[in-house]
Amino acid sequence: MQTLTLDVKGMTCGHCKMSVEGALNELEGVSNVEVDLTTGNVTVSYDESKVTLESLRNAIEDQGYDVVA
Ligand code: 9UX
Repeated sequence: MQTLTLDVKGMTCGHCKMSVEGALNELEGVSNVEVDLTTGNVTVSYDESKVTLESLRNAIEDQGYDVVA
């Protein structure tokens, strides 16, 4: 299990939070997602044999937000 924190730009409201959490939770292998709207931090716990960093980035970007790091 791997846990990392991504810096995401553009999330400002509770719907943004739910969109990002929902998109990440849909990925097979993601076990926990926490979005902190005040910092833009998205902390994701996942099985690295099933999920790549690229797929996490893509899922967030598909919702319309920018992943900075
Ligand atoms: Mo409302 Mo959050 O437009 O983008 S869903 S601020």
